[in-house]
Amino acid sequence: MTFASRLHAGETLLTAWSGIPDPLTVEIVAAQGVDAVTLDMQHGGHTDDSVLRSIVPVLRAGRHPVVRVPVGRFDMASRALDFGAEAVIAPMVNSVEDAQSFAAAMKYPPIGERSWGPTFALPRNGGGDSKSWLREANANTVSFAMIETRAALKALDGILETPGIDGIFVGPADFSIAWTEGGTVDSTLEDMMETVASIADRANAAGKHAGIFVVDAGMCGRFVEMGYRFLALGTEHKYMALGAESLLKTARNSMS
Ligand code: 3PY
Ligand code: MG
Repeated sequence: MTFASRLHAGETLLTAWSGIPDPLTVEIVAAQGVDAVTLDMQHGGHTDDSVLRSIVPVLRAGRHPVVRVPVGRFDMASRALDFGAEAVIAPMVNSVEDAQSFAAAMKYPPIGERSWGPTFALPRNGGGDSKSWLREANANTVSFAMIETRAALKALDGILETPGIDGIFVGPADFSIAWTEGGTVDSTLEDMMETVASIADRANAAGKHAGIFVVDAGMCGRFVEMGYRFLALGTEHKYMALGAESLLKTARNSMS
């Protein structure tokens, strides 16, 4: 099943979040029990080249490859799809115009203006015929517009109505900064949770997917209740720290 079809079926999908631009690290991350791996080019270290190479271990592990592009890099959204990403997350989509530019890069005509050339995506998905790829690509690729500012919240209805935008993805760190006018950064800020819930409501009412970056894994259930179905957990720093902590604790306990 594709990432898109699983989301459409109402599944809740967990993605790992990778910032280390190395296919060997991505191979290890993808081997864990996640549904997808997101390669982060915005704040993570991933580059064109590491995305091109890291999608291979993600596919080999049977996970869905997702890429977050840097701010405004809609050209990279098309490239990520050409490399084999099934979904792209675009940060700081703050207006309908941003959403339209993102959608244009993500979708082939008649919805958008994506240029033809799935040079890696097609062979990585078993080759096959270009005509059916073209026919199915718009439905099989998922575009997430990040909602993480007050401007984005204001433009939310227009963003959700933009053809070619399949969902929204909340960035709670940036959203908390906006919410408190620069006063703090706190992805779990209780004060904004009602609004965070209303964003998922509005997305779902518009027939669009809702995703969110989760800093406190214990809050996943709460976000699912709000209507979020794509939850991101990361990054490698956290995976390594938690793993090392648990390993050392076990070792020390065995000696005491
Ligand atoms: C945010 O929380 O602002 C994000 O962009 C998550 O990576
Ligand atoms: Mg952000």
